[in-house]
Amino acid sequence: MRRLPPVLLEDGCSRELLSLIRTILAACKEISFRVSQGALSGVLGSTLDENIQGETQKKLDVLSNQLIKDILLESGYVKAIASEEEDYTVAGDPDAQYIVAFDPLDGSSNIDINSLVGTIFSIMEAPKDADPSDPSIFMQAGKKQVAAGYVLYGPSTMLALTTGKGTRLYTLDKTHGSFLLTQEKLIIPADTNEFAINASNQRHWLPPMQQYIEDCLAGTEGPRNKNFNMRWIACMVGDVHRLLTRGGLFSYPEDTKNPAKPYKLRLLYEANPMSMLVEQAGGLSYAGTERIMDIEPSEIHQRVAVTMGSKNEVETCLSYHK
Ligand code: AFP
Repeated sequence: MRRLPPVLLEDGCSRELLSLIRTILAACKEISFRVSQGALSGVLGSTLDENIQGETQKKLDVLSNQLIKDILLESGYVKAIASEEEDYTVAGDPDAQYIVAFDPLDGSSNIDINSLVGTIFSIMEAPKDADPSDPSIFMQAGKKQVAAGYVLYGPSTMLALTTGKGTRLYTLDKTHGSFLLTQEKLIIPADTNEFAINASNQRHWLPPMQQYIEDCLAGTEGPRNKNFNMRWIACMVGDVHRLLTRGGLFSYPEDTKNPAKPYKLRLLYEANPMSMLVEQAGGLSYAGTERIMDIEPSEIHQRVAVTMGSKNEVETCLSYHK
């Protein structure tokens, strides 16, 4: 095990990018502490507010958002930020090089049941001379991300990070307050017999997804000729962490439950950063039949269908859609 500071093990990154990542991690350490204190820190339960997406905000959503937002805006490293919990983008330093999109606390329905939650972040270059208050600076495809990561607040607090040269895992040493490198190169196994999907939506999925899951569930008696296992944490960070660690397929597909909202997961601060981490670990990530990181966003809270994970299994799932 190697110590992370004074420099993250991220070769070839600019000093400014490393400082920006460390700034985000400073807020995540504070969130980790608050999450682990649970009821003792008085942050369980909901606020009376909703975000722009009509979701009730948990107290810990609001607190986590404030911690990350404040530290980023004070740092001088960001030209603008976009957050799940902010209705609009927030302008930062006009001379800064980077913009950050983040989900301060993913899986917030897990907060009150003492289960997994996480923070997701995506870093891109700000277009030169762009106006920091112009939301269009975030309208860049995910393949332009220069770094992406998540922090998982579980039995241990872990960081998965990529700056485009592989995906690495770090574990927070709470005795020293620093993230230590615990896995230098993550490789997602190409084959898997595990999938993660909210099966309660099955009747609302489009026919190709219904067929794919039906064939998985048929096990050795069906066309796949193997038995599958299913997992669902209801926290994308937890589900993606599992597939980065031992392989698997994670999907939140298009559904017809609410025609006004065919997708659940957000492109800028959920699907894109997770796609970069997964692809950098040898996996694949698609929205229907389109590579997620090729999608040109049209608004900051845009949602997409997501299927990601072990290469061969994602390809099999895609073959049902073609
Ligand atoms: P919240 O952060 O609003 O709780 O949403 C979590 C999430 O976006 C993602 O982390 C999960 O995979 C997914 O929603 C769970 O959705 P269901 O509640 O429909 O299973």
